[in-house]
Amino acid sequence: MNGYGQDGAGPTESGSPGYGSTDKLGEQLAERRVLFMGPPGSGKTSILSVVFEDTVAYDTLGMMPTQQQAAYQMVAGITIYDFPGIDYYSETQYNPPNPAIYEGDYTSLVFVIDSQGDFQNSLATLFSVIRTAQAVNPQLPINIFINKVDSLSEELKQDVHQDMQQQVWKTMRYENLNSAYVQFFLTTIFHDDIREALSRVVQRLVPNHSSLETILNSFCSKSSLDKVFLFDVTTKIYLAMDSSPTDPQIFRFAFETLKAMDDVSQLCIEYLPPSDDGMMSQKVTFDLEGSIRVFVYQVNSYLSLLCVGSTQVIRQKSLLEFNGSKVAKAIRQILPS
Ligand SMILES: Nc1nc2c(ncn2[C@@H]2O[C@H](COP(=O)(O)OP(=O)(O)OP(=O)(O)O)[C@@H](O)[C@H]2O)c(=O)[nH]1
Ligand SMILES: [Mg+2]
Repeated sequence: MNGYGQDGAGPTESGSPGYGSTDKLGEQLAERRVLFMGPPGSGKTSILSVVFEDTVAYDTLGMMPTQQQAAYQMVAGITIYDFPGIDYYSETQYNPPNPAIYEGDYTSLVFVIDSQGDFQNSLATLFSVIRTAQAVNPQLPINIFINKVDSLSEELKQDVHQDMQQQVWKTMRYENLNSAYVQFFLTTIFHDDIREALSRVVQRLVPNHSSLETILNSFCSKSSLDKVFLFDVTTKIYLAMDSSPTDPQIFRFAFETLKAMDDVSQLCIEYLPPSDDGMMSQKVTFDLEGSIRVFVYQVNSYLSLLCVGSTQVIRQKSLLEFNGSKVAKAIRQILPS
C-alpha cells in the first residue's frame, strides 16, 4: 500500500496503522518509522511537505508551527512522523515525547537543525533527545540534517558541517554516548539532494533490503548497466540501489528524469507493450552529456526501476525488458505492497 500522495490526502494528524510502540497520546506508531524532530522552525514540516506533498519550496515560507504530530505514510509500510518543535531552553515548549517511540529495530531518528540558527540551543536539544533515545535504543540511527544551507557558500557549508560534526562527536565521547550510528547531511528544501538524504535514511527500514540490493546488483551486471535504482515514483525517494559507487551527478540525473517524466510524459516517453507479467515498461530518452541514457521499468503502480547506462546498452531494449520483467517480478514477491 502506498498511502501517501496518490490520493492527495495529505498527512494524517498523529497515529497511523497500528503496530509498534505507543506514543504519549496512547496511539500506536508504525513499526517501520522515521521520527522527524528538532528545534522549532528548523524546517521539519517544510522538508516533508516538499517531498510528500510536492509543495513548492517558496510556499513553505508562511508555514505555521506544528502543534500536533503528523504522519506521512509511504511505500513498504514506512511512516514518517513530524513532531512539534522541541526547545530545550524553553519551559513552555520543551515537551519530550514518550521514550518508547525510539524503541525497535526499524526506527530511525532525523534531527533537523537550522544551519543559520542558534547552534548551542540546537545541540542542547539534540543531546537531550539522544540521551533519552539511546537509553531505550542504543543502536537507533541518528540522522542529523543540517538544514537551510541554501544561503551558505560552498566553503561555509563545509565549515558548518565540520564544526557541527566535531561538536557532536566531542560531546558524545564526553558523555559516553554511542556515535556509531550518527550520520550528517547538508540539506535544503531548494535542492533535490533532500530526497537523496531521505532515501539514505529510509533504505535502512525497507523490508528485505539486502535481498533487493542483491537482485539489483545482478540486474546491473547481467544488463551491463551503470546504475539501477528502485524508486517510489510518488515521492521520488529510492528504496534500494545496486551497490556500485554512486556518482552524485547520476543521482541528480535520475531525479531530474523522474520529475521530467511527470511533467512531459506524453511527449517523451515511449510506452512499450505490456510484458508477459502484464506490466508496462517505459522507455525514456533523456541524455546526460549525450552518452548516458535512462530506461524506466515499472514494477507496479508505485515502484519503478530506473536503469542508467550508456546509449549502446539502453538500445538493447529486448534484453533490458527481459531482465527488467524478471527483476520486477522478484521485487513484487519480496516487497510487501
Ligand atoms: N532558506 C530556507 N528556509 C527554509 C528551509 N526549510 C525550511 N525553511 C523555512 O523555515 C521556516 C520554518 O519551517 P517549518 O517547516 O515550519 O519548521 P518546523 O521545523 O516544522 O517548525 P515547528 O513545526 O515549529 O517545529 C519556514 O518559513 C520555511 O520556509 C530551507 O531549506 N531553506
Ligand atoms: Mg513543523
